[in-house]
This record gives sequence, structure tokens and C-alpha cells, in this order.
Amino acid sequence: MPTATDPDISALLDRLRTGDRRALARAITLVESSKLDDVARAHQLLDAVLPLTGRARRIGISGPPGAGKSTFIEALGLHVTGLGLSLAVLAIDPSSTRSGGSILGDKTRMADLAQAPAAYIRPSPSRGALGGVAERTREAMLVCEAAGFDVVFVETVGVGQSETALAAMVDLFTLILSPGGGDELQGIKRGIVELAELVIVNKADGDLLGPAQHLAAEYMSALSLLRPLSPAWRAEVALCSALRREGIPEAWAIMERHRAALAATGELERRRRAQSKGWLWRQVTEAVQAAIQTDDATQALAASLEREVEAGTLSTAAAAHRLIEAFRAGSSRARA
Ligand SMILES: Nc1nc2c(ncn2[C@@H]2O[C@H](COP(=O)(O)OP(=O)(O)OP(=O)(O)O)[C@@H](O)[C@H]2O)c(=O)[nH]1
Ligand SMILES: [Mg+2]
Repeated sequence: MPTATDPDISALLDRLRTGDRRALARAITLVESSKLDDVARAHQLLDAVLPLTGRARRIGISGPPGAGKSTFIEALGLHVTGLGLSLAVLAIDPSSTRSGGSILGDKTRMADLAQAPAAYIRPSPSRGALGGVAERTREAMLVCEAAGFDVVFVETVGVGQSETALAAMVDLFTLILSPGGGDELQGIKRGIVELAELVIVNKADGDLLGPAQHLAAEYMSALSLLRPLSPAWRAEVALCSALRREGIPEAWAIMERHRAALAATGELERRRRAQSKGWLWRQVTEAVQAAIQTDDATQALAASLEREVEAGTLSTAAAAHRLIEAFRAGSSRARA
């Protein structure tokens, strides 16, 4: 039985486990907080939450702006809750400037899903630092699992490196595309396509049906050339119309088949373990970088090294080495 020493956290955890929505919202706010007072409490909560996680299906949904991610999530979400499963929807939102794309805006747009009692849609934080946001989203996902959700969808808009962070936290990375995005194999970097174990070509309706079929065929042949991420699963391509809610049960069936295939071979467990290890080092890297960047003693040196590197008078390797050495010397002086 998980415990926390802070009585507030322990009470919060008890309420969270019963599925109390207000406790869930509070718990997520706590893990998203960067206030110094909250961080230690958030860590206590996360430690206590950890043994309660692992049961949910973790599904990532990414794709270029306007591909229909939100419409798809609403349609799939209604299907999933209709099957009697509970669903949490979270988003990695790397850009606070992006208009109209945030889940906060979506909450009003996913009107039907927002009404479903078994669905929980969490407005995403709009912070600057990409890594920080993704880190918080992963922790929010774990909190949702502890609250008993059967399925968690994590969405990100496919414009930057947030897809890599998304793929590193989910069991299945799904890419949503739509026809008419200009040249096909559209602006999606190869590295991102390589992460996808399911490609959904949306908007397969009306005049777009033909182009959608064409795009799907192109992706099928492109994906057949890539080495699968796991021997347990070859990437699949499916068509749907999120708007007409067609092809949605079929998409869900593929997701369930994917889960079964990964679970049967032990790949699911292996993947999650490797992801946890990856996040450990990701968080260490970020914390060390933040410590160096905010250290008074090294700030002046950092600024001058940055200038030299910019000017091309010093290699980045030498500059990084000098900065780390100066930081280490400073912290060992502080310990003495
Ligand atoms: N024809 C057609 N249009 C669709 C379909 N799904 C979504 N759309 C439309 O495409 C537009 C974008 O849909 P969204 O669901 O907001 O797309 P998104 O990928 O979430 O967009 P961002 O969050 O801004 O990146 C809207 O005008 C939708 O009505 C579909 O299946 N068929
Ligand atoms: Mg959207």
C-alpha cells in the first residue's frame, strides 16, 4: 500500500484512488508546479502513485496542425467510453503562442466528449521549456493511471521535437495525417514517421476520399521499407473520417491488437522499463543544465564561453568541458 509522509499528500492520494476528479485536478496541478515548496510534495505524491500505475493503455497521438487530431480524439474517445472504458486526455503543448490548438480550446470543441462522465480532459500547461512540459505531462499521465483510468491519450502537435518526447512516454505512437497538406509525405520528418506504429489517414470522406486513399498507399509503401521498432509489430496504416465518425472502431481494434501483440511478447513491459530509464537521464540532464545555468559563480564564464563559441574561436567541446569543470570546482568549494 503506497504511503506518503505528508498528511496532506496522503489524504490527496486516498481521494485520488477513489477517482475523485477534484483530487485528480489538484494532484496534476501539484506535479505541474515549479514552485520550490511544491516540488518535494510532488515527488512524494509521485513515489506513492508509482505502484498504482501500469494498468492503463498509453496512447500517443500526433500529427501536423489541422490533420484532425482533436476531432479524431473526440470520436475515438466516445467510442472508447462507449465500450465502458474510462479515458483521460492530456496534451504536450510546447507552444503557448500556437493559436486554437491547445486542449483548453479543445475542451470546448470536444463538446460531446467533455460531456461523457467516463472522460477527463485536462487543459495543458503552456510553458516555454519543451522538456519541462513533456516531463510534467508524463507525470500527469501516471497520476491519471493511479486514479484508475483505463486509457490515456496524450496529444501533441507535430511541429517540433515534442513527438520524440511523446513517443518516449506511450505504448503506441500514432500519427494522424490528412490529404491536401500540399506535397505528400508532407513536412513530416522521417525520424517522426519512424516512431509511428500506427498511421491514421483522416478525412477519408467526400472529395478527400481519393486523395486519402492515395496518401495511405504512399505511407504503406514507405513504412514497409522501415525496420520495425519491435519484432512484435509492423506499422499499420488505416483510413478514417473522424468528422463522420467512420473507421473509428476499426482504429481502436488496431490499437487493442497492438497492445495484445506487445504484451504477449513481453515487449510492453520492456518498453516501459526502458522508457523509465530514459526519463531518469532526461531529467538528470535537464536538472544539471538548469543548475549550471542558474549558478551565480559560473554565469559570467558561461556568457563569455557562449560568445567565444558563437564567434568560432573556441570549440563547443572545450567550452562545455571548461564550464562543467568550473561548476564542479564551485560545488566542491561549497561542500568544503
Ligand atoms: N472532411 C473532414 N474534415 C475533418 C475531419 N476531421 C477533422 N476535420 C476538419 O479539419 C479541421 C481541423 O480539425 P482539428 O480536429 O481541429 O485538427 P487538429 O489536428 O486537432 O488541429 P490543431 O490542434 O490545430 O493542430 C477542422 O475544420 C475539422 O472540422 C474529417 O474526418 N473529415
Ligand atoms: Mg487540436
